[in-house]
Amino acid sequence: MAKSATPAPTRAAKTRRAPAAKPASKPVIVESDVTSAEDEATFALRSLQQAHANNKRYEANADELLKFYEQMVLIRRFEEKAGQLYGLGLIGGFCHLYIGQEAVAVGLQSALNEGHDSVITGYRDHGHMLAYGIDPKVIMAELTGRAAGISRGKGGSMHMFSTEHKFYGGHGIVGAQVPLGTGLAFAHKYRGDGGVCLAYFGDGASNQGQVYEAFNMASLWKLPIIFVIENNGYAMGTAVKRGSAETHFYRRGTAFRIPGMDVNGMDVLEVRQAAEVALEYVRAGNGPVLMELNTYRYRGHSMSDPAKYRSREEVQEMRDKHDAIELVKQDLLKAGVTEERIKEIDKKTRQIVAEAADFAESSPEPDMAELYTDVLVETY
Ligand SMILES: Cc1ncc(C[n+]2csc(CCOP(=O)(O)OP(=O)(O)O)c2C)c(N)n1
Repeated sequence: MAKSATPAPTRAAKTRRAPAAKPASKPVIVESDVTSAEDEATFALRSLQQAHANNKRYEANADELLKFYEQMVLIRRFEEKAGQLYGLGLIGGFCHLYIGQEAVAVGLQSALNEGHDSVITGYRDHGHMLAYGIDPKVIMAELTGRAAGISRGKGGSMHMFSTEHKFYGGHGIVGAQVPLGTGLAFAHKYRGDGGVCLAYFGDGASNQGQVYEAFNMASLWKLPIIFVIENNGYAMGTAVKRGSAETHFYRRGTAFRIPGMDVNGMDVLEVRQAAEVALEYVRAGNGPVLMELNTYRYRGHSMSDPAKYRSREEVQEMRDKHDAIELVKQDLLKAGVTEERIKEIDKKTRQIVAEAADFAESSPEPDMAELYTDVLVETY
């Protein structure tokens, strides 16, 4: 056997005493480092988390709970169908499914003013559109590249857009939506329309430089924006701990005086309650909030990822013990909603998704002439 290159420590070395610790020198405090008590009191960095910890779950009535359930089931069934159509070769290009994360988009966007507050996200975008009331048919038709798709069949899964719904994409460049969202928030403030922007991004994206440039400007100008980090545990195949020095993402705004909130993204009622706290703060003109939504994606990063970097048991445990839809179902039953009513919703949802898929398969592809429209050429 080859000898170890490192010699074994000698007896003398083993018994050698550690040098006596030097007396600690007095820390030199520069005047500007000192935070005054007044500053500390007015700085709301921790106050929102405190408000959230004091009252975690939204008190939804049965109708609201049903709506949450309906939307979350719609997203799940829609995504499952998209996965099937992809497998059949009917969807081309990239396709990132949102299965497992439904409570995030539904809980947050249910607190927004649909069509007034703006929403922007990355490429895992179908769920956010459904949560904003956009017709499943036009989303599915975009996935299959048909003219009736929301981006006329020319954007596909990652590039969907609807100014009418104030949904601003759908972005394939990781993190790019963060400065763009900051721009949307600037527009809300500039126009004085009272709107707020919700900018979603992932745990991986949150290590991008442009994110912090955006944080700085948003805080400096007190822009009405909520930065939402969807921490689903992985950036492609990289687990959070392997890629991030600070894994408490809600603390990432501290250097820019942006208050953070640490939220269970698998509980739609907790998400909704946290949204209430954040929105009240932002709408009052205090500037941005950073929310970390702890969630999990059940499928691979995209349809082409077999997800070999994690065990089946890990995924199964999340599905069995933390599934957001199951949790809402329990809440519904506790609220006195019957199993039959829940089954009716499930049936109706399957029908909506089947109709969307039929539409997406049978409607025509864009005309060849469309290749030259909506394309940036010449000068603008
Ligand atoms: C600027 C840039 N770098 C790299 C990529 C490749 N890429 C696509 S998704 C991804 C991981 C992002 O993970 P995360 O932000 O955690 O979001 P998630 O996919 O988990 O929703 C990477 C590196 C890209 N699209 N853009």
